[in-house]
Amino acid sequence: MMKMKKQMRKWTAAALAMVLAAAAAGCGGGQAPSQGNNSAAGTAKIGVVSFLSGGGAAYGEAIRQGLELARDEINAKGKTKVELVFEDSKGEKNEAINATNKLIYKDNVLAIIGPTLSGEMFAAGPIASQAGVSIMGTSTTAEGITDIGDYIFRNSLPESLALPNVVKTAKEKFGLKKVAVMYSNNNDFTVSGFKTFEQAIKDNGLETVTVETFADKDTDFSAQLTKIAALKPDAIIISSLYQEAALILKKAREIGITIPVIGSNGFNSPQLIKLAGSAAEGAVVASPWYPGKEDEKVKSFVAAFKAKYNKEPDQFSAQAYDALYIMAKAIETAGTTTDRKKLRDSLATVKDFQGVTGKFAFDAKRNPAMDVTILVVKDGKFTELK
Ligand code: 1QQ
Repeated sequence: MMKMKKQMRKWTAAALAMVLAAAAAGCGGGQAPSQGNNSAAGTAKIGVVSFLSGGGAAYGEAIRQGLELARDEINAKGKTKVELVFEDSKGEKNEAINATNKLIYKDNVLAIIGPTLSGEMFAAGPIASQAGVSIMGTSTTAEGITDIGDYIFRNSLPESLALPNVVKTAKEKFGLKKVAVMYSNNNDFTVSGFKTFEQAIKDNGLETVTVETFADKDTDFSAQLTKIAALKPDAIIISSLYQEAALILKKAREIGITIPVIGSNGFNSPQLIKLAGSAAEGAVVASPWYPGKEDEKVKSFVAAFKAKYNKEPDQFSAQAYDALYIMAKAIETAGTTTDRKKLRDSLATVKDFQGVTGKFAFDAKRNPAMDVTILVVKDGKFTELK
């Protein structure tokens, strides 16, 4: 209760600041200025809302690294110059809202990249949309993200494309008939993923022996897993972020569950492997990214990333890297670093973009059309499931 009150007070203050900022910019009625600010002549200022601290910070850190590498390359060689302004949302809806308001009304950014979680986008997206500021998720995969408004974009592979694919492939590969399902029930992304998995399970003629729920930040999964073990399914399908997923995997292997585990987009961080150790072996996921791809663009990205950060890029870095190039391309086509509407319209027409995650285009609803690869954790790394 106390927390809610405090958050509401903070939010009211943010709303007030927003109105004042809009008034100061000469646009009454709480309207956002339609112009972003040049940070330096000809430089586009792009805000970034990312999960940079807390339990899912490995997602946001990976995104930050991908963006910074792209920024440096774009600024070194391109006609377009970009400046990034980072805000940490801590994976919290309220923080994502505050960060988005700050970037729009204080920093006057041209557009925003982020936030990291679908739940944060459901909270912050409407603010950007109403202000006429494009906001582009690089990792938001839940159903309904771009329905928030015309200014909402994403280059992250929606779960509605990824999950049916991974379920079908796993069914064929492992001869699945019966599955158990687990998901976190207090997170927009994991709830959406559960529904998508449920449909895919049905469509593939699989039987669900049980659906077990938990909440983000839970640490004890023994009750659910003991029940699942007794029901003897052929696989466990999990919709969660990496922290909970790692603990589930560890516990499952500890109590002797050896069947395949199929995960949602939350599994795509190497942090899952770091936390779960050998218990992550055999986990199966769908991703648009695979660092071992025989592709010149992928190879030079992996090399540049390794040179800068001394490690391989993950899916989250790769999608963020592509996102900034997509943004830069749209800025160049629009011929402006300040006109938010022009930028939005230019972004919406991005087609035939070749990124490190493959061939990319926005569809009519500003969702990406892209290819999926099915990966499995083998010897501590994501490798193609063959
Ligand atoms: C979402 C996700 C998460 C795994 C991003 C980190 O896919 O929230 O949509």
